[in-house]
Amino acid sequence: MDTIIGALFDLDGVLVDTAKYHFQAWQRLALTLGIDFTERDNEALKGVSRMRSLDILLGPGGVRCSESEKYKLAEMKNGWYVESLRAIDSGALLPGAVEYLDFLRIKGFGIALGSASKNARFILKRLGIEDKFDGIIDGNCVEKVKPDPEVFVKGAELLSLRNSECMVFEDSLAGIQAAKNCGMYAIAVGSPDVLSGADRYITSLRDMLVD
Ligand code: B16
Ligand code: MG
Repeated sequence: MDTIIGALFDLDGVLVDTAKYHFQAWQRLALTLGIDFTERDNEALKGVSRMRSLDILLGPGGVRCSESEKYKLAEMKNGWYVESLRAIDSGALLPGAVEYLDFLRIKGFGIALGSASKNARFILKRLGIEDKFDGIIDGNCVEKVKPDPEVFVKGAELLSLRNSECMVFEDSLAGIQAAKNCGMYAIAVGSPDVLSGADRYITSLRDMLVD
């Protein structure tokens, strides 16, 4: 087994919690379409791309929309979401995030972001942690969505590392599957009941600092 010298981080749910802003924006959209959408329904959207999230919200037999109408709806949701992101700052970082990134830097690890979000760079700027990454792979850089491993494979390439030299931090099942689909060590931020198949489980990045 290769020594792990690279770390790939999902963003939402691992470094920052913007899920409530995604929820508020999706709920607002649902309301305008007359769809009932609860916080529980929102769980299925975590880690999922914007357009796929919209398909889930519209439902299999739900509102019928053309592709261009769907695009407009997704744009509308994103506008509300981005508006609420303007209020976030470093206070929105999850426990241990900055400390662990700094720890890895001191240890000489390669560090990259592997997020489905097209707003990742904007969020990193708002949090003031953009300079802590050697590379950023986000929703603008990939064609395939998790569980396809593209986002993490590209992250490893950016760090000039083999997949087996990288560990992935993820809070979604699709993300864990993506990491395992390309032979990476997967660390789940969450519970084994929801995130099966990971190599290790933590409750937050703070757990990584007490080993
Ligand atoms: P955007 P992650 C994901 O971020 C979110 O978890 C998911 O809820 C969202 O739909 C997706 O990004 C796309 O985000 O609309 O900003 O492009 O967990 O992969 O960091
Ligand atoms: Mg996530």
